[in-house]
Amino acid sequence: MKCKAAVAWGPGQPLKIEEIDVQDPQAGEVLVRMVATGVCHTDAFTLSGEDPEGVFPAILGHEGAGVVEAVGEGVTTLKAGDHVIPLYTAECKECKFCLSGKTNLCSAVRETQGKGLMPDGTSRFSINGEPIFHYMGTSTFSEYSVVPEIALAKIHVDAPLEKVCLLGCGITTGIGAVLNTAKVEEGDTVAVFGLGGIGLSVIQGARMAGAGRIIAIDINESKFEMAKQFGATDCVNPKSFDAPIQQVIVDMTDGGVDYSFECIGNVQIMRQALECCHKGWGESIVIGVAGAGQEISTRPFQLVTGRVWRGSAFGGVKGRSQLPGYVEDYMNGKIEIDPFVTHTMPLEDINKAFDLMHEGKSIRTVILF
Ligand code: NAD
Ligand code: AHE
Ligand code: ZN
Repeated sequence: MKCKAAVAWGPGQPLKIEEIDVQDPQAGEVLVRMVATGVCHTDAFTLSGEDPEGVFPAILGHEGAGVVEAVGEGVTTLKAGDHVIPLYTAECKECKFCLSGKTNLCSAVRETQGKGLMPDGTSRFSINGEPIFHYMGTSTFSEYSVVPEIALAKIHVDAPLEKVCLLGCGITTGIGAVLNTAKVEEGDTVAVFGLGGIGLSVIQGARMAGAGRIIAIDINESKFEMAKQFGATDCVNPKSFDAPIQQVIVDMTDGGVDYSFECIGNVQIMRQALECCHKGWGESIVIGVAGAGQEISTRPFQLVTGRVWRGSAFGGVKGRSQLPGYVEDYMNGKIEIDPFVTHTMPLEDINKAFDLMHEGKSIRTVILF
């Protein structure tokens, strides 16, 4: 079939709307009609050329929601008409990772996914016979995408897809990092670096966990109002202080926070986030994604004296087992999504969504197909 998609032809170039060919879903694959997709900073990161796994030309996008149009041979858990969220972290329920009980990182399709290909090593997208790469196994910047069955969460049919698409990455990542990775408890003190879709979702998760003090940190003070709405008790602009921000936070919190979260993708700030943690027990969770060749560093003494550095991917959430519950938590009012949608626009305008993100004017733009 033919459809419209936003194609990333090369690093640093604007996306171009193209008519593409989409091949039928093969064995174990599903054709999804996309209804809505968010634009996450990771899409911009890959488009910038900084992603070691970035391949071009590709169809980016990984925060979508849609409807099953057709299924390939052997697909048993989904049928046409089902409502789904594509998962960049699949869940096969059979691999060593899925069976470990220790992680949400499934290995079943990850290798080919990282190369921009379907599990059989080929692409379902092309233009004039030339293949276009998939992205994160999801490629949601297309009217139709082909996704492995094990990389689709079947969700409640009444959930508004133009909202719950944000559970495909940003909101789930932030809330999950607090509840699953850090396991924040009532009364804990939390610092959140970066107040985009991820950082604000961390704040939402921290409030759900009953955190006592939630310190929100950003150099763009226009983010502070929403941070407070989600539960931040203090908002701090590092530029307003002469002292390093980790020292400022240590001084504000009688020795440091119980948990900090880096939601920017800046390795210097990852260090600050670790070093603002309390001696003996403070834990810092890296969520931000940093470019090729970048490394984190700190004095080992920071770890010797009890601080812990962890990372979190998709909030530690197992997509097929747990994401439908997140959708229901939105429907029953336990999770807020609506305020995150600061802009909506058609696919034709998708480059504006990237501009708004880079200008710090949006939290999430949702593309409506
Ligand atoms: P965003 O662009 O919406 O937000 C980033 C925020 O960081 C902005 O508010 C910006 O003003 C702030 N910021 C930038 N530089 C800063 C600095 N020096 N000090 C303080 N604040 C600063 O991005 P997002 O969509 O929220 O994504 C955040 C990060 O999380 C990105 O690196 C993204 O790739 C990553 N991410 C990771 C996962 C995961 O599973 N680990 C999932 C989604 C996104
Ligand atoms: N491809 C990059 C890493 C990108 C990355 O870390 N991705 C996050 C999700 S970001 C979503 O917005 C993630 O889940 N990683 C785990 C995984 O399996 O990809 C690189 O450095 O190569
Ligand atoms: Zn994302």
